[in-house]
Parts: sequence; structure tokens; C-alpha cells
Amino acid sequence: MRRWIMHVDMDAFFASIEQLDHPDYKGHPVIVGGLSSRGVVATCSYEARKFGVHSAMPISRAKKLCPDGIYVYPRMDRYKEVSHQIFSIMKEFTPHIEPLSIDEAFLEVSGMSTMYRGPKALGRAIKDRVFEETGLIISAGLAPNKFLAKLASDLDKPDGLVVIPYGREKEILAPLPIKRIWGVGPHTEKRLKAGGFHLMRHIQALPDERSLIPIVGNQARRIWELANGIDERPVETDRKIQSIGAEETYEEDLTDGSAIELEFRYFANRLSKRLRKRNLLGHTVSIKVRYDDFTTVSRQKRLDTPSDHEHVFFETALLLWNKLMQDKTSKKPKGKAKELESLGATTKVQAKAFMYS
Ligand code: TTP
Ligand code: MG
Repeated sequence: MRRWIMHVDMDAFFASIEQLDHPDYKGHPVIVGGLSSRGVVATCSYEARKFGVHSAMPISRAKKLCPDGIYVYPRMDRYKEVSHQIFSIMKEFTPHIEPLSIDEAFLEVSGMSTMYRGPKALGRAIKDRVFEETGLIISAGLAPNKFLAKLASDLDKPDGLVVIPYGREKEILAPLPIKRIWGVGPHTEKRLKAGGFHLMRHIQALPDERSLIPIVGNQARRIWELANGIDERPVETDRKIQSIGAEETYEEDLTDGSAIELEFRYFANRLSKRLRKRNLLGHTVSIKVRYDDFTTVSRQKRLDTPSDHEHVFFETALLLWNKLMQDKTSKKPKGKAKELESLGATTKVQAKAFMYS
């Protein structure tokens, strides 16, 4: 029996729900995000994307690019409710579902395509069903494995339905840049490029992984296989926990609130990239702060929904940081907060998230 994996990703998820719940928003640029001065865009409708607005952009910048957009604050409870609804619709088709985020999942559909005159018809059926029940549109990719399925769902977004058939894996991958390989970050990309490997086809030209070993070490086999469209990873319905973090020791102590905020932004960005690359979701965010006298304090918070999103990590880290500052100042006599800030020199800040793998 041939293996078929489907990857689904809702189109402009939060923004589409806002358009659904407010029919007068339909056809207009809708931007969902934190509305404070340092708020960021969580997502925006495809109408807003035409103005250059995108996820993780500061709201202030979005407002410059798209001044007439409709700006709304996220309603997480509603998005979670819709997410549950979509997951239960998909569960009617198969119990083998691996959720990746609030709007994204892998489905193991091997064997099912025979019931539907092929994988495309199966994808169509799931898309139609979700639309009929919720009024929302998913982009779907069907392929012989996870790597290709995820790639496929992104090829024709929005409202995509792309099948990568058996035998065409290499041909479809050939012109794509090597950074599309799962696990190839900027560092590995640079090394591969220096070795003359820019596109998948450059790796496909190798008979095996041996000549990649000096460049990428023990990642060579996986990179060679993925570039050739080979990926045996199963769809995992229950995921284990592991942890991923980002930390930095600074040459100069961090004393300024805005500098700390900037560092958290940077950490959140790194963290979400690392998670996404590994198909992981964080469910607890923790921060660790070390002062110049080497005392270390940490705080953590469990997220309502596991996430791989930069702004979720950033907002949570900032919340924890502000709480930490409050805790510290509350022990001090009134009026000392400023002094404390300049004394509380941070030499190390860590943002860490514990994940499902
Ligand atoms: P995505 O699937 O990345 O984005 P999307 O569904 O809005 O748009 P599309 O898939 O069509 O490109 O993320 C799903 C939801 O997660 C998104 O609607 C809002 C939220 N999100 C954030 O809150 N912050 C982010 O940085 C990203 C990328 C998404
Ligand atoms: Mg999406």
C-alpha cells in the first residue's frame, strides 16, 4: 500500500475567523494583533498582505503600510474553539492526526485515497467538509511523506490543494533552494552554499551523502535524503516533551528596559524558528535572568495553547519579566525602583520553551 500524508494549514487563520464573524470585514484588509504601541501583527487577511503587511511586524509599521485596514485584537478563545471544531472534522476522516499548531496538522491518510478516487479527491473532500461546516478555507498538500506534504500545502496558498505524486518528488524539489530542507538553518545553508550546493538539484546530483559529511557532519544523510524526497518520519499522534532554549551572556550588563525588550524579541524569534524547523510546539515558556552578582532567578508560564509563534513567546517573556520586576520592587522601599533597575544589571537572559517533539 502506498503511503500518503496530508498536511493542512488554515488560510490567514485568525483573520479569516474575524471575517467570518463580522461579514462586513469580508474583502477588506483585516489585521489581527496587539494594539499597544509595541504590539505586533499576529496575522492578517490576504487583502492586507497586498500592502506588505505580515505576521510579526510591529503594528505601528502595519498602520503606515495599510492605514485603512481593520485592526482587531486577538480573541484566542474563539480561535481555539474553531480549531477544535476543525480538528474534530478531520478526525472523522482519520484518527491519525499530528497537530503542529492551532491551525496546522499532518494526517496519515494512506489507504484512504482508494475510497476517494485518489489523493486529490480525498483532499478535496476534507477541504469541502471543513468549508461547509465552518466557512473557512484550508490549504492542503498531499504527498508520499511529511516533508513533501508540508511543502505542497504551501505551494498554492491560499485555497491550495496540491498533490505531489509518486515518482515526481525529485523533479518538484530540484529547482527549490536548499533552505527549504527541514533542519537547514542559516548556518548550515551558508556552509552548503560555500560547498557549491544552492539548490536541491545540486544535492540530488550526488550518488549518496558521503561528500556532504565534511560540510554538515552527521546531518549529511538526512539532508541528502530530504533533497531526494525521502522522508520516513511517521505521523506522530502523541508527542514527547523536550526543551529548547536560547541564551546569551552579554559583554556589557543589560540595564535598560528597552534593550531587554529587544533581546526578548530576538530570543522569541530564534526560538520560534528553531521550533518550526523541528516541527515542535512550546507549551511552557520560561525566562532566566542572571544578575551581575551571579544570583539567578527564573519564572515560567504555561501557555493556554502550545505554540511556535514568536509574538506568543515575546509577550509571555515580557509578562514574566514585568512580574519579576514587580516582585523585586515590592520588597524594596517605595521610590527605589529606578535605583534597583540600574543596579539590577542583567548579564544573562534566557528564554526557554519546553516542547512537544
Ligand atoms: P500561520 O498558519 O503561520 O498563518 P495564517 O494561518 O494566518 O496564514 P497562512 O497560513 O494563510 O499563511 O499561523 C496560524 C495562526 O497563528 C495565525 O492566523 C495567527 C497566529 N500567528 C501568530 O500569532 N504569530 C505569528 O508570528 C504567526 C506566523 C502566526
Ligand atoms: Mg495558516
